[in-house]
Formats: sequence, C-alpha cells, structure tokens
Amino acid sequence: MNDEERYLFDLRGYLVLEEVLTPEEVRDLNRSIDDQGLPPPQNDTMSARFGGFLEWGSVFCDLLDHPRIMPYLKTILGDGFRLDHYYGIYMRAGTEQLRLHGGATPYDPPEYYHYNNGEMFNGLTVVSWNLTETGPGLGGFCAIPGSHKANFPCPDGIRAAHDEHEAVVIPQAPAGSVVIFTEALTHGTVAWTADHQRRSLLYKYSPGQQSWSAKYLNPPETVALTARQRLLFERPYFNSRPSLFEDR
Ligand SMILES: O=C(O)CCC(=O)C(=O)O
Repeated sequence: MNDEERYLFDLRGYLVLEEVLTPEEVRDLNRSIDDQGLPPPQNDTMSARFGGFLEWGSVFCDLLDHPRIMPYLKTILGDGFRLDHYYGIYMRAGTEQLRLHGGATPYDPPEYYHYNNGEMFNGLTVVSWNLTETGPGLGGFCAIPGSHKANFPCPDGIRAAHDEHEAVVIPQAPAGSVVIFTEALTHGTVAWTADHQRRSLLYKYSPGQQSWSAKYLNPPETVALTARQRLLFERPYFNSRPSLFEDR
C-alpha cells in the first residue's frame, strides 16, 4: 500500500484497485460460477446472494490471500486477521438497491475505524472482487466517502435519496478490479440496470481478536489450502496469534 493509497483509504474509507485479476482469471472464475447452475437472481436482494463458493475450487480459495491484496489487509487490519464470512452478489437488470448502512456514528463495535500513533485500526473489512464491471450507469457498490469518520448519524433524507444524493459515490470498478472498504463506511448497493449480470465476490475479514459473525467458518472440505490460507480460518483470539506473513 503506497502513500497515496494509504492517504485515500484513510480519507475515503475505500480503495479501488484495478487489474488485480487477469482477463483469463476473471473468465475462469465466471465459468466456475456458470458451472454451478445457480438459480438466476431476481429483483429482491436476498435472491441476489450466493454462498459456499470456497468449496467450488482453488480459484476461489486463492483469492483468500491473494498476494496483491495481503499487504493492503496488513496495513488496514494488522497481522493475524481472519476470514469472518463471505458471499457472492449477482444482480440482473432490475435487481433492487440495498439501503445505505454502516457509518461511524452511532458506534458499532465490530465495524470501526480509528487512527492512533501513525496507524489505522479497522474492524470488519471487505475485499470485493469484481468479475464484471460495476459503476455509474450500471449499478453496484456505492458509499459516502469519509463517512467512516462521521461524527453525526447519516440523516434520513440522505438515506432516502440513496444514490440520488450528491454525497453518494458509485465507484467505477472494471472486471478484474477489487474494492476494499471498511464496514465503518456508510455504503450500500445501487439497483442494477446494466444488460450484463453483476458478479462480485465479497470476502469479509475481521481483526484476529474478534468476530462479527456468530458462526466461525471451517476451511473448505473439498479444496486443499495452503498453511497461510488455513490460518485465515483460526478462531478469534489475540494472545500468541500466528503471523500470516512470517515464513509464508
Ligand atoms: O453492493 C455491494 O457491493 C455492497 C453490499 C453490501 O453492503 C452488503 O452486502 O451488505
């Protein structure tokens, strides 16, 4: 994470990294999803979610600790972070928006952003892998930049206006890009209007000592993980937590 990226993440609460995946990797991930024969997404948010894909093959598991992403997560979460939960979002033209949620105020203990002594400290943090393009005129992830540090709750009028409000940004995120954001950010989803299907894979990480989810994930049974990938499934604790970075 270079100085510019660190500045922008601190300032806005999210980053878009382009060309993290090659077109071939994007194609392979999309093909693996096609092979599952999932029911097509409908207009409601719940039908636009799918899970379980870490069992579908190493192409999905290798995103867990992708070498381009790990240095960002180390800066954002510190060493020893863990996979909290994960799911995919697929949307068709007409799939509805998701309300704006999150935000620094009122304080939400597992979803925080603090700065202290030259370091940032984050709670639940999302790495969203875009397998098709999202952005203005298409739909997808949206956020109020800087709201992870807001001192006042997001007013109802802004929530109601959603992406019609000028404070809400819909970042352009091409296929192969990654959006990393802190869940302390006020964010949501813009209704999908594009002809192509939205496909994003959301891997959500917590600092080592905590869990947002009531359930702790087990490593996939059908895919052999590396030692580092297995560490991402450690239960939440702090003392003597193994490093994800030393000798791995
Ligand atoms: O559309 C997105 O990427 C955001 C999704 C989101 O905020 C959620 O699933 O809670």
